[in-house]
Amino acid sequence: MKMKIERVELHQIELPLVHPFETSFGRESTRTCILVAVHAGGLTGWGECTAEVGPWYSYETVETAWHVLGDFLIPFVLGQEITSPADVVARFRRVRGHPMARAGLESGVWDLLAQAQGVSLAELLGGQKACPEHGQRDRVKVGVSVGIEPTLNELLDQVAQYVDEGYGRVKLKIKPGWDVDVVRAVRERWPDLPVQVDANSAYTLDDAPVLRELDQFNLLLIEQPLHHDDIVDHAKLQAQLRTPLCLDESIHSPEHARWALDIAACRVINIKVGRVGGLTAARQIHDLCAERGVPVWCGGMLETNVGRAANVAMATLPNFSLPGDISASARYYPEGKDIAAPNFVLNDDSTLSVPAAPGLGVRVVPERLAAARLRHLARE
Ligand code: SMG
Ligand code: MG
Repeated sequence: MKMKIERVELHQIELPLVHPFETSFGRESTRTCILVAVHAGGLTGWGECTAEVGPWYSYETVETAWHVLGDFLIPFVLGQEITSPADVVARFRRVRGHPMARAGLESGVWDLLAQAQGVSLAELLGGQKACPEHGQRDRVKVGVSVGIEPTLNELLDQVAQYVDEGYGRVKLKIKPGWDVDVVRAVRERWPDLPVQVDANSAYTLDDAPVLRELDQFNLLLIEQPLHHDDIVDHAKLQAQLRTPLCLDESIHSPEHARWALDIAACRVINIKVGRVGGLTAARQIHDLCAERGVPVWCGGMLETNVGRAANVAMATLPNFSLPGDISASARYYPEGKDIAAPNFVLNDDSTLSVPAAPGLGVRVVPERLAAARLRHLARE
């Protein structure tokens, strides 16, 4: 089916977080992102660009993504006839870097095409029905990512709250000085809880002795301990650890994933649609890891229900075998604030249900979008 892209809108929005989120690079109490609306044939596809206000997690920011989308990516697709997301990926090939900007528009096109074909995004991706050994994936396994807290007691209270809510896997953010003792305290209180840690690049190879101490806690994985663009030092570190290393920040594309696996820099990959440039690239990384026997899981960027719905759809692919950082909507935003509905609710088996409706399966609520919006651009 051919669709002509008639109009593309950018909405920069800001939402309050229910609880501040702190990582090794800073503390946030609100989240700003760009939502991309792609209009064609009477339908609107939605994508979320996960670039943040500052260049902390990634070099991309809301400003750079606004510029790259408005001045390059949108003009490349406006007025064009497309039949598949591959047409959009091909038009973006000239652009170096800026994966989050590309992913915002590309994932909107996936939603648009799924709606046009009357299938869910999970189905269009080939996920939901592709899992013979687990049956059809109408639920995906999820966990919760717990930020750094002012005190250990506050951290333990947070973890206790999430465990009580039914999260079956917890990720702890770590940094030098907030690592071994914190993990030990969580392990002592919850001996059997699946736990993993994420350093967001806060260590160097000189810290290998501290990271080796984490081997005693039976962690699922240690995520991105070293430099945000490194694979070489991670390979050296992995050789010294029993615990699997998982790369997040260092994997920007399917090529980066292959390079990392070729040199044994990690044993697990965190796939984020934004960081790798879209759902097409995310699926390629998934497929590569499946061929190599490397498990993957879906990372999170505190998405609204638009990005969360795309993450849930992607996590139906069969090699997403570890729980994702795709928590219930209520973990992120106050009731009635998220710009899309319905909310994702945690099932009692620590899963989220996969929407069956065409496309993302969530609707953007115009009043909520208007209330959260800081800036708007329309191109036709
Ligand atoms: O969406 O639940 C979520 C957050 C998951 O910890 C999370 N993301 O490095 O994996 C990561 C961080 C990056 C987000 S910092 C805003
Ligand atoms: Mg991470």
